[in-house]
Amino acid sequence: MEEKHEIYDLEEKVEHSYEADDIQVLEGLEAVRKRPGMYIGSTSQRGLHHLVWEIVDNSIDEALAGYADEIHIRVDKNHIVEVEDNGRGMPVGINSKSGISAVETIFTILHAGGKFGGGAYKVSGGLHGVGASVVNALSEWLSVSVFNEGKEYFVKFSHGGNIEEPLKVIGPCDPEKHGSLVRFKADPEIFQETCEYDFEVLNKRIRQLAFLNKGIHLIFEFEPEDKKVDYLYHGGIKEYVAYLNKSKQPIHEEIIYSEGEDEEVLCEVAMQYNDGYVPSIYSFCNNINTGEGGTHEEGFRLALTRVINNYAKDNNLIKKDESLSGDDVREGLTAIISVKHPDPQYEGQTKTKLGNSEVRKVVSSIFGEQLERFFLENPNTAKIIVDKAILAGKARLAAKKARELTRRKTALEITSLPGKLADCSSKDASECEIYIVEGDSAGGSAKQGRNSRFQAILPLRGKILNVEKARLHRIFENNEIRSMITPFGCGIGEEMDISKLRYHKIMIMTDADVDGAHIRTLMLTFFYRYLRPIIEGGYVYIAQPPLYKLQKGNRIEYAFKDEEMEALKAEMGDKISIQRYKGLGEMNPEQLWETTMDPENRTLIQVKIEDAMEADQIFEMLMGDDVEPRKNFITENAVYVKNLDI
Ligand code: TSJ
Repeated sequence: MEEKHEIYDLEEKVEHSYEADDIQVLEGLEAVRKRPGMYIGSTSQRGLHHLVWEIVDNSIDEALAGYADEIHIRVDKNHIVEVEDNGRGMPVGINSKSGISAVETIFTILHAGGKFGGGAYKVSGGLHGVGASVVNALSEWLSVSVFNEGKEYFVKFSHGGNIEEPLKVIGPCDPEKHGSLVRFKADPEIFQETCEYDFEVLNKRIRQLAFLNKGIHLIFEFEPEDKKVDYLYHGGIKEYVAYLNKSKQPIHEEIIYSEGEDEEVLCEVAMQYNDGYVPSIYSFCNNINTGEGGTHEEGFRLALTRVINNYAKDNNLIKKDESLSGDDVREGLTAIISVKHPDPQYEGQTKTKLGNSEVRKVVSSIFGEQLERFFLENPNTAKIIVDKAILAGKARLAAKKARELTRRKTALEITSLPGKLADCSSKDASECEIYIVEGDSAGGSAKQGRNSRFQAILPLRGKILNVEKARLHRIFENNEIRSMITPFGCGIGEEMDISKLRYHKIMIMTDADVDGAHIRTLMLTFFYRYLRPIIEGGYVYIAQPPLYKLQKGNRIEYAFKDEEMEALKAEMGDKISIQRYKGLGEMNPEQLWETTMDPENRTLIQVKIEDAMEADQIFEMLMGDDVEPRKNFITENAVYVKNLDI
């Protein structure tokens, strides 16, 4: 303060000397006009509103310094904005070195705005605070009136900061009146999108500023819509919490409030629990919402958890070895944490995370001590709060258990085997086989025909999936597919343990038609994606049911390929009957055993990793959005499908 008095001697009026300084000034403001986005974020309506906040913040500073308690904000029909406070009035003295008045400096020197802020906690020059000169630079015109010691001073700038009317006394005023008044009209050349202000946007922030700065009377007039509102909250953030809990059901009457100052940091916390479950905790530094939290919020959380746990233990509400988690103590909590810091450091993606490390313990100790005292003085409320946290803890534990149960189910760790599995009696995995059979009827034949000592049958009902529509991730959601995992016994994905595999032969047995090929592709894809070690280990096979049955008298032969059938037909001569199997279901249990399942007779195709890889690609193609390649695949591979020739 003393320093400023030295520079701005109000009595010593020096002649204005623009010229050299002038050029510099205009170059500075010209930079703002060239790249407005750099200074106010954008030239959209959001940027336009920014101008208002740049000015209002200065009046808030004056109020926080203790010299003003009333701020008028007015938007008129011609989009002219007017901000007036009842503070000391901007300094009008001439700087002896530059020869320019302080008020002119504020509006013409880039970044000078913040330096002229009043109190210890300047909200201007904070996160976005670029100063009044930026507003001047982006205005068609801007005027300033200062009321002090019975005089009204006036200065006007136009078109990006050119002095139109130099600072002068334009008349007397009420000797009791003091303060600053700024009027400006945003430049439509800059704000090409719109120069119209939005009542709701301005109103919301003005109300928030009133909540965050107790005792400041904010009067907002919005002439385009004939609206006038005014806000004055003596309780500040206490009333903010009440407002936020308005449509909720608080579980205790009094709003807990704490306030203090340490290491030049002003700290305020207000909180109240409601009967809901989600926390609504908002933090601010210098009136800026720190959406990403930061050290003030950390300090608050630490103290809240510590104090509630200590109180609960001291009063035997929980056991000594139990503790309530941070989540437990925040359930249904509405809280505002507001700090004012002389030199805030913002971090994070959106620069809305307070970084100053000393703030953590300042908030934690100020709030912690006062919350502790509140609990001692209000044991009934303390009990209500601790009980809620205990309940939250119990619910969380129950939810966790339920989640684990369902998670285990979806992670396919269920221990009970699916009902339709006909398991084998042997427990020696190296000799055990599992047949995954398409369709219930084929499943029935396989169950009857098998050797139940080492052969297990798992029928898959119908089409496993509507393959035309299913996407890869949906394989996992499919019950039929999932029902394979439990019998396998080895888990899935990252949790897979191949040594626990219960069958060393996994047989895919599907019909020799397009559907069968689809299902096979699907299963191989699933194995490839989620159970790759069973393929790499050579445990997966394709069962080869015959395509034809040739009979002449008592002689029965099976053919697995067309060529085989032709050869047999030639060899067996006339009067033979040839049956073409359309599906596994057409075979009786004995035939299925003989041709496809009997280790002595059957032909197996071991699936190699490349096969599965190919299946994966085929699958992607079949499931993809491109209709053309799918069509082509089906026509081109008609033979492949028919012959089961993988
Ligand atoms: F920044 C601004 F120009 F945009 C602006 C500043 C706009 C408005 C509407 C108000 C203000 C403002 C500035 N209100 N009050 C003040 N106070 C001072 O600039 C001030 C006055 C006296 C002293 C002193 O030490 O005597 C110091 C300051 C910073």
